[in-house]
Amino acid sequence: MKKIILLVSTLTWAASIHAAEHVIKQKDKTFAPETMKVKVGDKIIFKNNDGFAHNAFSDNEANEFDIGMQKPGQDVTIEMKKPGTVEVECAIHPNMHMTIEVVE
Ligand SMILES: [Cu+2]
Repeated sequence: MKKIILLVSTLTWAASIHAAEHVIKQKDKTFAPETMKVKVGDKIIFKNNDGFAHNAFSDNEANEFDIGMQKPGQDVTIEMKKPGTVEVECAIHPNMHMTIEVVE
């Protein structure tokens, strides 16, 4: 079922801007998945599934961003604009860490 939904949403995106969406969950003070490979132009959706605030940021030159204070249940979407390795951390929970590989 999940695959069908993913396929439909991917086709919808492909028809318009050729970009895909990828979900990263924040649950139990952990980013899931811990690693992800995406293409330039793809969108990343951070979903806070915990009952408290999170954050996600990267100071890597390839795709620098900071989503700020992310409330419980809130989704935040960002775009990967350049190729490279993006190390993502949470400013509130220093143990939260994951990596996104962005390719052309
Ligand atoms: Cu956090």
